[in-house]
Amino acid sequence: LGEPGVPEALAAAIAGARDSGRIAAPIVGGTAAVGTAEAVRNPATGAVVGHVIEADADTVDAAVAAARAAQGDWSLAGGAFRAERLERAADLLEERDALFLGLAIDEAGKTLVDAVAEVREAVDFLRYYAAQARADFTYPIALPGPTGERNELILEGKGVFVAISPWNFPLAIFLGQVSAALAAGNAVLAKPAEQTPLIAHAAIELLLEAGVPAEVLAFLPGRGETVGAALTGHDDIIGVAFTGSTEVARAINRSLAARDGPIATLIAETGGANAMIVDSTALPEQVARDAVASAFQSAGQRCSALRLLCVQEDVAETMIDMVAGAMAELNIGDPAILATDVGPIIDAEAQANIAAYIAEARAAGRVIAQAARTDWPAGGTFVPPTMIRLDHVTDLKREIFGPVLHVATWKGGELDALIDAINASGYGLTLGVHTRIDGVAAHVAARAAVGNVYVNRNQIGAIVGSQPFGGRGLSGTGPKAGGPHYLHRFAEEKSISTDITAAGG
Ligand code: TXE
Repeated sequence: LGEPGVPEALAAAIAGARDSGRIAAPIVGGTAAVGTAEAVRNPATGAVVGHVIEADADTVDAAVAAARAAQGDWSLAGGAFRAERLERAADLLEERDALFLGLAIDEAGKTLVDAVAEVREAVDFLRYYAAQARADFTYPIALPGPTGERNELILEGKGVFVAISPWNFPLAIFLGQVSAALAAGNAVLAKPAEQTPLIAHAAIELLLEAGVPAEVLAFLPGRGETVGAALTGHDDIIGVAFTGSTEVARAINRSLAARDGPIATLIAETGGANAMIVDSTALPEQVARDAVASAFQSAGQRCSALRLLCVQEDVAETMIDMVAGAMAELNIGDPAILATDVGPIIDAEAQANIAAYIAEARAAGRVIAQAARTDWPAGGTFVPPTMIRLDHVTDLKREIFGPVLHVATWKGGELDALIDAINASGYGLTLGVHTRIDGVAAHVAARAAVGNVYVNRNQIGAIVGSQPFGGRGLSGTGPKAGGPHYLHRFAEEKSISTDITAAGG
């Protein structure tokens, strides 16, 4: 993107790949199901970008039955066989990046920069899980034991896995969950978020084209209360990989527990109430840059996004002024334009909720800064980045999934009380710390009850393989996506012990 002319070439490729005729119909056994098509809209403009057909109960049942019948062979085929197909899908995704960039922008309201990162992450997930399948799921793992005995551990797919994903990473999280479950040898029933079925549909087509057998991968778009609930309540599934809200993770837990089927695995990645601790030695420019990027990139619609800036009292005025200054530079508007920093909120309902929250804070005299460079298209659902003052860290009661940054101050000498108060929220996703004292950073990192700590840097983002991502407590179950242990949660272990003395071995 840095080279002259490249954005124009990319913009042309994206425009050429736009395809408003796409219908995200359910796919079972490689065949598209029919039904009533509903419009999918661009959150920046309200324009129709394609259509979706919700999977009905019969389609869900047929998908589960087909998956169940085919899963054993897929698992027995081995990790290398599955890895080849996932790697081929990664190649295809790179070749067709313009289509996916266009869909991420048009359907999810991603800025071009966010869309590029999203496609990159999806490719990385495919390659990372493929490599792990090859390494851990191809040959038995040799275990120690007495002479005359061979001990081995085999990893196998568990069965039929459901993948339920959110709209905010409609490609990377969707493909990440689906490819992990497939890599480990499961059959997968994939349900994308209601708002973003088109990009998910394109991703499934890609996996099928790459040679993933049609029987082990079904695409089941639809609402959470209908399709999602039918899947998680089905007796014949063995696990659910879910990313979304804490509330829905709880509902899925209840639904799994109420079944007569086998004890199911739930791998959940949920929301956060992420704080950044800033002490009086921190560099104000760095704090402003990182806080604004962390809080407002993707319009704050990231589970990792900074929600609560905790500034040491004696530097609070300077820091807050710097952050407000950086907020004033943000361009809010059409994500299809390269200069845009902050795109739309995903839909009108979410926009109304965030706007009402800000209005309440304004009435209470707590809004201390709001971005003003707003030039958004009519028909779009936008909210300007806003900074809200809190009296206490504990006043942030829930996740506000949008461009809202809260600020609270703390007194020197009360660092441990601050960390305790942040931990007490029960969420445990990301925590940032800005300080020039290494001991303070290490102290905060050791005591923080979170999954991801970021020191003196932008506190969003997770790089597959080097920053495995995921939280604890109200933020999820672990293990971390893009980390060395993730795939193993999707697998059964079988140990085989053989007497090799009789064979003369
Ligand atoms: O979530 P929802 P959204 C979190 C983020 C925020 C949420 C936003 O913090 O809280 O995701 O995504 C389906 N049975 N993360 O609004 O509403 C629904 O159809 C079965 C965390 O999409 O929970 C959709 O497909 N399924 C994160 C999915 O659940 C149901 C990264 C999520 O919907 C259902 C990104 C039901 N009863 C976002 N009800 C991380 N920690 O990694 C709904 N669904």
